[in-house]
Amino acid sequence: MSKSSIAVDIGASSGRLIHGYVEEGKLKLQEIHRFENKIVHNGENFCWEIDKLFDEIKNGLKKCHELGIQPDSIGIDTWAVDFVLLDENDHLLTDAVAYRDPRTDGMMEEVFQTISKERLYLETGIQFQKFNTIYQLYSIKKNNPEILEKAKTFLMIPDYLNYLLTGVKANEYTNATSTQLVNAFTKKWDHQLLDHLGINKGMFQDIKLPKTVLGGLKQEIVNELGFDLDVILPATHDTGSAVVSVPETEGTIYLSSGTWSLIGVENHFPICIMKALDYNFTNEGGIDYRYRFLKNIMGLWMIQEVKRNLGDQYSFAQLVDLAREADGFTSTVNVDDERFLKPDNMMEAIQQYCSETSQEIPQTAGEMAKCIFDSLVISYQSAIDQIEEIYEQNFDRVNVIGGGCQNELLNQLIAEKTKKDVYAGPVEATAIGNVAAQLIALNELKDINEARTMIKDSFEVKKYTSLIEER
Ligand code: LFR
Repeated sequence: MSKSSIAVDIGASSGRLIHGYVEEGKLKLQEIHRFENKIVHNGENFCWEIDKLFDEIKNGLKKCHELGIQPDSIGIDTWAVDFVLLDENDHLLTDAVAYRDPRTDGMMEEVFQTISKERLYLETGIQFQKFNTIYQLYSIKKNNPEILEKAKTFLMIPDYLNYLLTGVKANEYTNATSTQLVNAFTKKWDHQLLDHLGINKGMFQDIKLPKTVLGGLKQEIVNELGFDLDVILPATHDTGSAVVSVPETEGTIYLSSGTWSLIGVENHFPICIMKALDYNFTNEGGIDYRYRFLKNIMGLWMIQEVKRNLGDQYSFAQLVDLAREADGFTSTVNVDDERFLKPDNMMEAIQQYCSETSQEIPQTAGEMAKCIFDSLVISYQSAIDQIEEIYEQNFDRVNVIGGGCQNELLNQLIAEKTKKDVYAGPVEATAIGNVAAQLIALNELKDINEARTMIKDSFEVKKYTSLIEER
């Protein structure tokens, strides 16, 4: 009987528990539990409902038990950069504040007064996003110093969920790199940087790598669930797990498509050069010390918000159909404009942008969707140009992975714009990468190469080519 693992994959709008195992040489997935995730306002900040997320993980494990499934391990991945701080009694010092909270407004510029942008980039290789952990911590230091004084433990969201399950405190490597506080070369917390910022380095935990077995469940959780299993670290940064699922990385630009669009290439070394800084590319840590050289693009968040603004009267598939019908609508926005990070109303923000730039203002749902998809594709193309310039090389293929690769219109638009072959799949990239890391740790799979070969044989990948070129 082969070993099996549960991937807990929590994104900005939902979380899932997926059972993964090898059967007849193929990787199989079975969804066990799905739950909602959302940002709530606690009167002061926008936050994640962290206790609820933990309860849902336990609910999913209880469902496993009811279904007679006995996984050997569980691994958790979530979005990056967010964290909690614990006091000396291991109690939460604040809610889990979400990265879209405006507490970091202006913080990046303040940090640059202490440490130059160039030095930060040369040491960490991490992109400049105002929501990075470094700026979140700096905002606490500035506005709530008493919290930082009491803080004894820093855990990122998956680290904290792991701690609740096992009682073991550790910071997982791939997610830790997203803080902009890990040195890209030593792969450890950058103590000099922390000293410079006046942030207590003692609260950071040992950095543990993907595939590490953290340990079994705490006794009280075993009692509650009725069984034990190992907690294993996947790449706990969701994008890190997703990239594990790119079947062929050679000559490929991947595009992990979800709430964010993460476009880049897999590397074996960080590229901390001025051009990469200028283009704001990141070198996030990956599994086996690979680097994810990529760029964050605003992503499907924009259409998710429009869907919500429209009272959820249309499904994503319907919005895609409406976008097709709005074929003649050509206004576009710069998706990387900061106003789209957390506008009060996304539709109004888009309309305002079009008005300011003297373009036709999208009015219908279809026009909105068409504008978003066209705008995303422009941003993808520009990131691809930048990658090719930095690498001094052309890439033949774009591999779209993750939920967003089900958007056939967007895939076709990418093929038309880039004139490259576009491969779409696997859809469940993050969960697959999460399971793969666990199965390697359990010796079910040999290594990442074997995992990728199996992934290629196990999941559908569709090809799109430019129709315009072929005519
Ligand atoms: C995608 C993602 C991105 C990260 C953003 C914020 O879900 O993890 O990689 O930049 O969310 O954490």
